[in-house]
Amino acid sequence: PQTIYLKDYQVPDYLIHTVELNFTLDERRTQVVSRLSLARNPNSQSSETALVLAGENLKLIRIVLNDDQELTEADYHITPESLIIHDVPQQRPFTLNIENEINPKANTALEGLYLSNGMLCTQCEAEGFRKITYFLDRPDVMAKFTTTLVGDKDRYPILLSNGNLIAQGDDDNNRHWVTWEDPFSKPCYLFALVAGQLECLEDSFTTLSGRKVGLQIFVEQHDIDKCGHAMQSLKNAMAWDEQVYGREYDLDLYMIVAVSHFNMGAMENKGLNIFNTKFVLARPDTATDSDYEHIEGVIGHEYFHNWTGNRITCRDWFQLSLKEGFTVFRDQEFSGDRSSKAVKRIEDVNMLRTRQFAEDAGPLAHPIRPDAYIEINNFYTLTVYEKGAEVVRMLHTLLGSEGFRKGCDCYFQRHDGQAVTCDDFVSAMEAANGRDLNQFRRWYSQAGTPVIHVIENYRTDEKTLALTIKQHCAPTPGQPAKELLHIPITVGLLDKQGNAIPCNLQESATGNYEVILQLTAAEQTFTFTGLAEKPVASILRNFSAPVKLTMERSLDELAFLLSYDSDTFNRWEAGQQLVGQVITGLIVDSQQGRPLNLPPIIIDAFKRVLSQSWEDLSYFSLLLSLPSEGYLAEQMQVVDVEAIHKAREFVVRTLAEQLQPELEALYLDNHRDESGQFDAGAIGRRRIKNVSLSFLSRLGNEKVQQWSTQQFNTANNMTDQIAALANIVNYPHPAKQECLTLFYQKWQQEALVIDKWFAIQASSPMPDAFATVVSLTAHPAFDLGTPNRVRAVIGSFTQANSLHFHAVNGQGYEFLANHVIALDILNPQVASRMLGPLTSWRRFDPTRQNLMKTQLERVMNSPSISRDVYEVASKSLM
Ligand code: BAL
Ligand code: ZN
Repeated sequence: PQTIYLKDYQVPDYLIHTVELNFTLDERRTQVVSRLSLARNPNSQSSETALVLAGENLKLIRIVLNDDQELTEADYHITPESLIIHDVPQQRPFTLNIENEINPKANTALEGLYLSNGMLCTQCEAEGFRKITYFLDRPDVMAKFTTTLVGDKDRYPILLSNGNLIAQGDDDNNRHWVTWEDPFSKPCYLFALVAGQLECLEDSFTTLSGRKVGLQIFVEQHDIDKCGHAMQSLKNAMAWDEQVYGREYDLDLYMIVAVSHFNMGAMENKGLNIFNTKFVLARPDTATDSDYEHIEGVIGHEYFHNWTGNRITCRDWFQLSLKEGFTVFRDQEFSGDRSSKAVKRIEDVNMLRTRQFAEDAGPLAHPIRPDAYIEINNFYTLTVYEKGAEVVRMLHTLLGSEGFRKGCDCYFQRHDGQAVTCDDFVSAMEAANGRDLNQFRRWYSQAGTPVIHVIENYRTDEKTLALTIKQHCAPTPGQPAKELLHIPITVGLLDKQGNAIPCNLQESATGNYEVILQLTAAEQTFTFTGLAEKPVASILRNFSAPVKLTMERSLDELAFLLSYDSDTFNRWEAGQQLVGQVITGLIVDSQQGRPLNLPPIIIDAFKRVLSQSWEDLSYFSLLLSLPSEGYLAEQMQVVDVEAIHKAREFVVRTLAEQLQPELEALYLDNHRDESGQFDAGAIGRRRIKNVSLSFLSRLGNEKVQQWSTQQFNTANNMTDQIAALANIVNYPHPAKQECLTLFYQKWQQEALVIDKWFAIQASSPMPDAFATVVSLTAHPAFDLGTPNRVRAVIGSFTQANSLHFHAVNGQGYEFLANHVIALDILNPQVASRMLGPLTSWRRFDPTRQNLMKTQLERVMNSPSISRDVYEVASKSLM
């Protein structure tokens, strides 16, 4: 397979101004007629005159040039990936009418036009449009689309595409047709069509300037009672973008369609978002509080793309983070404003540090703007999205809210209607703020997680605290030497009583209680003055940069910050480090066969947290949560999944034993059923209740087992029911099989709930987990063709069950390779994602390394390997 390089970017040789599409819809034989108006691009840098259109899996019927010249086989050449027309007009615009056929039913890759539960739908980002018709399938070719859909009235009563409905009518043979016109130029990756038997929830939103926008959410009939939250989320997102960014919606209609078979979370097609059902459907008894939050976040994310992605799009796919990093930052801030900023920030950082940091330290590490790819679908990564969002957040931190908003306004004003680069975004920030961000730009081109080391030096005689900060970034594939980055480090100081004290830097005494240090050199010293006693420094507040911070900290100092830091992120972080340090020690004890002991400072710290009264109960529940096994693995040179699990479980169980009365009281205090209540208070009470139940479940006593059973049987909301079931499945419980059977029988018609049923069993730490997961893949409801189900079973086992996936007999690795090989034939994009856990083989002991490599090699040698899987497997073996 061929590698594509950013350095080879050239403007398109031809431009497409308008596209008229006509689809005659059929499950097996959809006819596509495309009329393109084209012209040679005056800026083309090439002397090549042939027109090369992308196209895959298409049956070409006819091509007509300028309405009168039907091309013969001598005029063009077809390859598996393109249509090359040798001779087209160079000096004047011309038209091409292309007719082709496609088979949506055979499309198991779910890119282009495909079938989901009888409904026809599309996914075109990144390069799916070429599976619909021949086209210049690249984001810098922007055209105006008019789309006519013709279909059977009974099978396809609803016919949707981008923009506004401009005409409709009846045809012969019980068929009808509609024509949609999108007034905005767009790249073809934003094209969408949907046809099927769908129900619609309707509402409206009046924009700041008084325009009424129709809002429609389309779902399969049995799901119409699960759309209310998505609709409310959409209205909240529309209002938020007006308030925070001054951006209004631009069409008269905004449509969302939920489909059961979807490779991604959702897709921001202009005016017609297509969503994975997982991020639309919610009813209190079917969806958890986290599901509700994710739905709000993803609905917001796709809506925000209308400006950051659609109105201004990417010049090429290397610039993906231009729209994704920025839009993730926007959805994070939206969600934080809607619920708890503290909790949202911690959740986001937790994910970044466990999963993106691992990616950035592994064989597939790449900058947020990659410079080469084989298959672009492999670059919809945590790095491009989440680290990309952190980079935008650093700009926000460096420029302040107002400066950042000025930069955004400049970006929107300069580039509306264009396909641009990450560099254009930074340039707008510079221009609006009169700042030089040249060094900062390196964040876009450099992979790897920088390590920041801080050394403190307090001088009693001078009453100063000097922080000497060093930055270092280890080599990553293709980048042996790293450049110095511009890193904002937010710092606060606390006195011995835990009060905030002014942070007066030697060179600028502002009297502020927080300061942003600008680290630009390999080593810099920042000196704070006027400090009569040694303060406790709170460093990297709100996680002001995506870095690893190392610093000598005593357990006492961490416990102090856990009690007093006014920065909600660093307060939580102190607790994580405190427990993390102790677990790290216990891991070594466990490896060396020493008895495990929990230092009293941990129990005291938890006691103190438990004895305080907390307004934000979700935050309180995070303070009680231990670092995950994944995060702990990230801290180790050689990952030892068994020792991690043993040490962490020892700490949880000991805390449960030592704090049993407090945890029981907490459970009982928050035990009320508040089904259907989604205010922060009710959500927080459910979180606290379920965190306590999870601690107590480790005790294995009958009382707690009964609490779980009772909660499982009586809960009217999915949050409580699934939390109870998780405890029943994760720890010995006499009613386990009975509860699993009951749950399945009750929810078998609700695919998203059954995904939870699969996921819980696949991620269980119980000894029979592997046998269970094997039997789950033989369950009648398991289906390799449904990405959500694959993620629920294979994804949960391999990503959320390290203990059993990494079993030293290698059966977990073989299981994954078998499924990747089978899945790759159907859906390369999802297969390549699933392969991820094997790529980190270098992090394990030699035995596991060999076992993992053997399976990767097996995958590499499979005869039908896709470009997607080849890229991931080959790069991870390099
Ligand atoms: N653009 C692909 C899906 C998303 O990030 O919104
Ligand atoms: Zn996105």
